[in-house]
Amino acid sequence: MEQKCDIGVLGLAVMGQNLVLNIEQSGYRVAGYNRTTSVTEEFASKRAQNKNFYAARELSEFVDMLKKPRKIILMVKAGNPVDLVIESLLPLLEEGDIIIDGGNSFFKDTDRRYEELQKKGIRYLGTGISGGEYGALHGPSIMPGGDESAYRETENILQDVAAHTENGPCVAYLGPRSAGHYVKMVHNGIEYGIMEIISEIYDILRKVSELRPPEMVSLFEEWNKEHQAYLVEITAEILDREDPETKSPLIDVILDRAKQKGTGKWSAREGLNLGIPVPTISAGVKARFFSALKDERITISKKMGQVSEEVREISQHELTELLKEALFVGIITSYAEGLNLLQAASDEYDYNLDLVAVSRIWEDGCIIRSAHLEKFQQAFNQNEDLINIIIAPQIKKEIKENIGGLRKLVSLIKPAGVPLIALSSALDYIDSFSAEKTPANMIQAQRDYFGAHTYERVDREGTFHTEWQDIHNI
Ligand code: NBP
Repeated sequence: MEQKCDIGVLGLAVMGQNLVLNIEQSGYRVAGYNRTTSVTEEFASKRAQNKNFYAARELSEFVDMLKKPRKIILMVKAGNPVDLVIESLLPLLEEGDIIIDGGNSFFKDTDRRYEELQKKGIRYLGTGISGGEYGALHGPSIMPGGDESAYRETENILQDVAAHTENGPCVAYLGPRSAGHYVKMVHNGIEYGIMEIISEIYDILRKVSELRPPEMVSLFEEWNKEHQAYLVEITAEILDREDPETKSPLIDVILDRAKQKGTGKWSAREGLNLGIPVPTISAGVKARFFSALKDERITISKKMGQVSEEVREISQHELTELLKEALFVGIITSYAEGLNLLQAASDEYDYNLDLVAVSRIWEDGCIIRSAHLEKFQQAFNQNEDLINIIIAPQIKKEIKENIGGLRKLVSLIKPAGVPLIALSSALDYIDSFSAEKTPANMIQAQRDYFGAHTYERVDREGTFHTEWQDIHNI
């Protein structure tokens, strides 16, 4: 081979193939390797034919094709395959070479791999890539973290490949070790929250308004003028799609059993670990758990019957207005929870995250892109100590304008027996943070009563205990 390749992609499934084509399209020579050679052969002879793509059949051949220091993007299944691939690459690499893990690796695995590779002189970048198949091909949002010198040496390629907005390419160095994969995990958590909020609104439209999917399309299109959100946009398209076999709306023939790969659950778990409430994100995860228990739901629904009451009469026009406002608060709350979790994680793990940069690189290319991201950048730019975006002046104003709609919607719909796990969680999020007084004084009293755990007082410093019962006389 006369000229070596600028970069190599290891793993040529959906994401790897599209990323190869995107990198090549950006003017780079790309090498590719896949464990199953037939996949490589097919890709090389079809989609990558006549491109600056060089297919390797052996791992050593792949490594040998690359300019030094070598830059290798792993696009293999997250988990053990990443460890196996690194193990087989290590004897072939030299000090200073760069491995970029572009999959959805769990951030603690990234920390471990970063440390192990650092000892061997290999530079590691744990890099979240969002945007699915389309994003990988046309410009994803890229969230790298880890070895900063490795980032600087790959920055040009990543910038050329990423989505672009007026504010620049949707990629930025986010911080040390697992910062990139952590941000990607939270991105996916926010995605879970927004998806569930939208799904519950769809559920109300079909069960309470009794609209058919095509009748909902214009509503989501109209609402999306404000959000410019990818997830709302695709919802309108989904509702409009007909099943070619049955000629009924495709959404009506899709089984209500949602799958998940783990990133939402990790985000919810991280909320618990760090003591940061993420109820809307957690609701997104819980709703998928309920959905997965389809057999149980069928049995219980048959035994319980319809546990609902008449919904108060409301015009479709009035309900539409409430749904619009509820959608707004639900979406903003999902972002607020995720960004708040990132703030806490930045302190806990010393990531030193710049939330202006995070909001900027989510502006395009990724699944949670929307017009709101620009407002978040302004909010963090105006006040770098902002404790939560819900109190940034512009966002606070918008929440106040819309929260009444969410509140009315929840109280109106609850009698119908329609689960509103995420919508009611979003409302609780705003209400709990806006409550100067919570009933936790009762919790403290109970804890002190049964366990002598002590409590603090409102009128003076210190810890106190009350002898609630005279145990000697019991
Ligand atoms: P998959 O996650 O489906 O993984 C398939 C790839 O992993 C194939 O190339 C497969 O090779 C390879 N692989 C496996 Br499985 N075990 C291996 C091993 N032991 N050694 C070497 N290679 C191995 O692919 P994907 O959907 O393209 O996603 C790639 C990464 O990007 C994942 O981490 C995913 O979570 C993440 N991601 C995916 C999306 C999406 O929309 N799909 C979006 C964002 C991020 P084989 O052909 O030999 O089996």
